[in-house]
Amino acid sequence: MTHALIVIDVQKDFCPGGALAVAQGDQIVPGINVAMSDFDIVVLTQDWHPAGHSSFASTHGAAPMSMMDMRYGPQVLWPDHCIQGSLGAQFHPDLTVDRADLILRKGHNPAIDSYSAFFENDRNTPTGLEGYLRTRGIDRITLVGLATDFCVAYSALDAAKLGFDVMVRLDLCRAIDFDGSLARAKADMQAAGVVLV
Ligand code: VGL
Ligand code: ZN
Repeated sequence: MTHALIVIDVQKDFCPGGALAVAQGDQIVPGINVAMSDFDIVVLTQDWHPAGHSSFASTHGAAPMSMMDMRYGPQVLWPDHCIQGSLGAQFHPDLTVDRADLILRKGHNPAIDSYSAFFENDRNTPTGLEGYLRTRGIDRITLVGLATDFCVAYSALDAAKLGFDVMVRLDLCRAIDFDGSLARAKADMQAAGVVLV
């Protein structure tokens, strides 16, 4: 089995002090760096939104963390975060980025958010990651990063649906946990056959 580590969105804006800070988001960085040596391939994802992105509350004059119905379904409206080229979009400075085989940017489509590393939030527009992993012979994926209940969970669910063997290292993830989202994400992942460790 060829095994890839996918490190989701370990960026400054998702760490304490960032625009969409995940509690203790920075604490997982040393463990992720250590884990990298156990994998054949390491992929880093980077949330990478244009200014005025449709997932930003400010774009709609709405309150952050309110909900909006998009053409593709309900969407949480977030504070502005991970704007292309901004400081907040940079990886956490201690993350070992040099080890990465691939850095995949997502969320660049102004009209559609992209939690998953595989598909945008319409659950239909591919990012190209599936093709990359398959052509490199990957059949097994371990996911770590931020946030457990959004980008990690959506990526894990899509990976399982695509037929990969999927594991999530919960000790190397941290959650936003908004409105029961963490419990829901864990239940959904388990139901989809994702191994949570
Ligand atoms: C994420 C909300 C908005 C994440 C990204 O990385 O989990 N969450 N954009
Ligand atoms: Zn985002």
